[in-house]
Amino acid sequence: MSTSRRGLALPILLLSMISFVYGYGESIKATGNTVSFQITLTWEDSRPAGIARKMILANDQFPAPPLNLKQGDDVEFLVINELPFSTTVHFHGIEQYETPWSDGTPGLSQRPIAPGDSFLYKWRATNYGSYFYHAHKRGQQEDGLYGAIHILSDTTIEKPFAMISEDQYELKAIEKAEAKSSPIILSDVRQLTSNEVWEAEIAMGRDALCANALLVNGKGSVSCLGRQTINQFTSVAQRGVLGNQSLTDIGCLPATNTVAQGTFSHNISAIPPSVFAGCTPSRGSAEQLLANPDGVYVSYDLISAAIISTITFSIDEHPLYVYGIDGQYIEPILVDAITITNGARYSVLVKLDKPAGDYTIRVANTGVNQILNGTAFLTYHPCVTAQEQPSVPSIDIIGVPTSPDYTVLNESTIVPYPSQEVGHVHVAQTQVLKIERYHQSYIWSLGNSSYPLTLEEMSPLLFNPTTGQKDLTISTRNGTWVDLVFDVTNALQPPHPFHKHSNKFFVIGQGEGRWNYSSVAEARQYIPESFNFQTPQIRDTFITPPAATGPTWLAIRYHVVNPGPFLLHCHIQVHQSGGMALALLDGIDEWPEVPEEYQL
Ligand SMILES: *[C@@H]1O[C@H](CO)[C@@H](O)[C@H](O)[C@H]1NC(C)=O
Ligand SMILES: *[C@@H]1O[C@H](CO)[C@@H](O)[C@H](O)[C@H]1NC(C)=O
Ligand SMILES: *[C@@H]1O[C@H](CO)[C@@H](O)[C@H](O)[C@H]1NC(C)=O
Ligand SMILES: *[C@@H]1O[C@H](CO)[C@@H](O)[C@H](O)[C@H]1NC(C)=O
Ligand SMILES: *[C@@H]1O[C@H](CO)[C@@H](O)[C@H](O)[C@H]1NC(C)=O
Ligand SMILES: *[C@@H]1O[C@H](CO)[C@@H](O)[C@H](O)[C@H]1NC(C)=O
Ligand SMILES: *[C@@H]1O[C@H](CO)[C@@H](O)[C@H](O)[C@H]1NC(C)=O
Ligand SMILES: [Cu+2]
Repeated sequence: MSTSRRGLALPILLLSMISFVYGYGESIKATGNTVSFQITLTWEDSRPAGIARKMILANDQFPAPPLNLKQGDDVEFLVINELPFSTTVHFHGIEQYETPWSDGTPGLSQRPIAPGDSFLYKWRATNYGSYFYHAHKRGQQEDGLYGAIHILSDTTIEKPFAMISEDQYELKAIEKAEAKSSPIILSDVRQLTSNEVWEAEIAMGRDALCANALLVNGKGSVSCLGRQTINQFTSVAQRGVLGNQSLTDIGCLPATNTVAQGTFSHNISAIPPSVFAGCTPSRGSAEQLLANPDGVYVSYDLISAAIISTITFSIDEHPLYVYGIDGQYIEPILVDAITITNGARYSVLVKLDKPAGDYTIRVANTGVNQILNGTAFLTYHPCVTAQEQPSVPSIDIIGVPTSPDYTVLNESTIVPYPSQEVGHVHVAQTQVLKIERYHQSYIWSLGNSSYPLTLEEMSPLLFNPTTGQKDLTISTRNGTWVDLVFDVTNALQPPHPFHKHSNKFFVIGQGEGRWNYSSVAEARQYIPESFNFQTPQIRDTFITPPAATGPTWLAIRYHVVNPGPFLLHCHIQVHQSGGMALALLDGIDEWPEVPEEYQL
């Protein structure tokens, strides 16, 4: 089915290769509909996972309220800042076609919104699918400012559902489910606020690489697993890092571990409780998703707003049809669990074909940094007497399948729908970006330098591009193709989930070992098996391969179509705060005039 469809599309694709631009603004007509949305931000005493701490609430809610749109809608998103500190809001994955002033990046597209001020973001929903909005000032995302965005696809967009079923009744049920898709926001939370974490990093000279609880739609608990369980589930990879140490009582690699932290100067006595160790159990509520008993299928947008954890997700006894990633449709794949890195979104269909009852939703951190798990429930037919038996798990508390019959989504098998060939474009420039620690265990490089947090307070580059520092910016010309190669220079780095603001990119290659080529074209001659130009994934967030035993690299390719300054950064919060970021000054030859209302 898919092969013949692609076969038909191929000649057209080749003909239009030079001028074809992947789905940015123009191709979808405006609906003429303007959606106004308003959030008022306050800093409140809260109890996420039962932890008493301050959180950012949006209209008194955590997570922030969802924004539902139709492709082509215009959005007017008003942020009223009643916080005691300045902030911005970024729309993750939204390309901001011709509206770079609404991207929400301090130091690039706007000045931070001061306490008592407001800011009106205006943009068009040019793409369809699952996105989210979140704070983009310092580490504030981890203080709770994140909310889902769902954009219903235009009628001209071809859907991949015929690859799941050819039955008309089932197809109708699937499309109905998709139209009502609801968000499942997966995240993590700490006892400390983001500012306390940043101050602790400076005082202790350590990368704060653990959290205190996983949350599903903002709900969860802190469970202290106990020494025996922690030791039992300590993985081979963790043992390799630990040597003769053990994970702490919060399941974390200890602060004294020089394999995980490097041999930089540090001060162990400056480490606050709960950051690496010191487990305090607390109970919050558990998310309970009620499925409509009349629905044959339900659709969820799994959104990782986690700041540090890599979350594997599964629902007991319910396989997941993954049909969209980072908004983009894919050829559907049936799996039992999905590993979701920071900032990524996976849209899934779940068939409701089991007896009435509660089915446990399991989330587990699968990073080497920590053992951390959480629980929620999928409940259907709630009026009928619930089943007595506990549901059967397909993953354990570290996200490993409980039997070989269960599968975790394999990223290498993903094919976008429709896919696009990008092997023959003319690449105007290739940037190789070194990723390593930069003189401190919590400071990181991207390229030749490290992007300091203080740049957030500087005059935004959109208004004055010439002030951009050489090693912290990459300038591109509009209409050109650009290759970025992330060069993870040494072993024992976690996968870095890179997020590019504005339009999506193609994931064209990855591999182990040091990148040692002047271009992708050259590398292709030596290691063709490391590339996929035929069906590359189309993403806005993608990880570098884990550097367990040595260096690794990731190559992405994108078309510069939307002039403006856009950030490229790791979406692990402590890495971003630690400088793993760069400004792409895209289409600098064609920057638009900034409208009067956005002038400084
Ligand atoms: C184990 O730890 C001790 C100190 O706690 C240290 O002296 C020793 O070198 C370590 N052994 C290995 C194999 O790392
Ligand atoms: C280490 O941290 C402790 C506790 O914050 C502090 O009293 C001490 O001065 C610090 N030591 C150094 C060398 O900075
Ligand atoms: C983590 O898993 C353990 C073992 O299944 C369970 O007892 C505990 O409740 C889970 N923790 C959370 C926060 O759900
Ligand atoms: C993932 O899929 C690729 C391509 O089909 C395959 O080579 C690889 O072995 C798979 N990985 C796992 C862990 O199954
Ligand atoms: C890093 O330095 C090299 C050598 O000077 C230069 O070619 C490259 O453009 C720089 N990279 C960035 C991102 O500034
Ligand atoms: C930027 O380039 C794209 C692709 O070539 C083109 O469609 C767009 O009109 C250009 N934008 C400007 C402002 O020139
Ligand atoms: C770089 O790659 C070439 C070609 O594969 C190889 O001959 C050479 O040894 C490599 N150099 C280094 C420093 O790895
Ligand atoms: Cu990172």
